[in-house]
Amino acid sequence: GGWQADLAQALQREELEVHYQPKLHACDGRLSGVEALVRWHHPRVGWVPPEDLIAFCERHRLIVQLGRWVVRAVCRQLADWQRTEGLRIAASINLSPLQLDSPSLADYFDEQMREHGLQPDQLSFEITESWSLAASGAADDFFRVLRQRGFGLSIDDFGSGYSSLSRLWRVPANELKIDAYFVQNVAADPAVQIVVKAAVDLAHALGMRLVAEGVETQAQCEALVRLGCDELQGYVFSPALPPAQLSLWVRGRM
Ligand code: G
Ligand code: G
Ligand code: MN
Ligand code: NA
Repeated sequence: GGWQADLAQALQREELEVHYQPKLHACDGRLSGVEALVRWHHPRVGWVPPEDLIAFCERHRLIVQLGRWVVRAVCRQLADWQRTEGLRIAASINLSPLQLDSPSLADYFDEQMREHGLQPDQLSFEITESWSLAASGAADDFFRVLRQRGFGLSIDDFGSGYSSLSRLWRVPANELKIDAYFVQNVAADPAVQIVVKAAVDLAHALGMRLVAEGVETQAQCEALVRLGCDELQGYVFSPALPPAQLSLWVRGRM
């Protein structure tokens, strides 16, 4: 504790950072994109646990402001990688359901993309399974607008909540991220392999890519590739990195 009282001011002064975790194509290990993850180094407390930071923002109505700042910071970074390093990178950004209280959110995304000279296929948004599947008409409209404007939409933490398969096909997502729980157990547990294979088939039947996150070992990689996962993300490749380290990592693999 001790950082909460300083957050509003830190947001205003743009003292937060965004780190980027690589996501790879399973077939050849090429970079498919990066997940943007917010980080805050408090001058006295040190690194603030991201879950606590997000939960605090949600409780104290700071999440709309944080969310807008993250989008702007990510757009600025993508433009910078493109302009100064010739790297065209796609990023995904996590969204909280409470950000929907802000009616002009999709317009803000458009505006930021235009301002930074980016194409909408360079940005996608991750929504959690429980949110996407319990969603309201307003959320459905928002998801549709995002896709119509060319942004990606990803269902995060799939398999961790109470999902209704009868609703899944209505969410216009192009990506399904299976929860790290399955990934952790996929190498050793045949029942988990059956579930992962079913998730792959479901994703593909609905026209989505299946991404496995939280991949930590080579044995998990091999099992996931064999089961048909399209993309992989996890500590076995890299944790989330500050921007300069991310571009070094990308160059090191080119
Ligand atoms: O890297 P990890 O510890 O960063 O993330 C912790 C949690 O915080 C995850 O559930 C992740 O989705 C969430 N998170 C990280 N960055 C953001 C963000 O910019 N916005 C929202 N809404 N959630 C985020
Ligand atoms: O909720 P969401 O899936 O957005 O959160 C992603 C979280 O998982 C972040 O906190 C991120 O730092 C973390 N993460 C990323 N790769 C790994 C990994 O290989 N193992 C573990 N345990 N966590 C990971
Ligand atoms: Mn995520
Ligand atoms: Na996730």
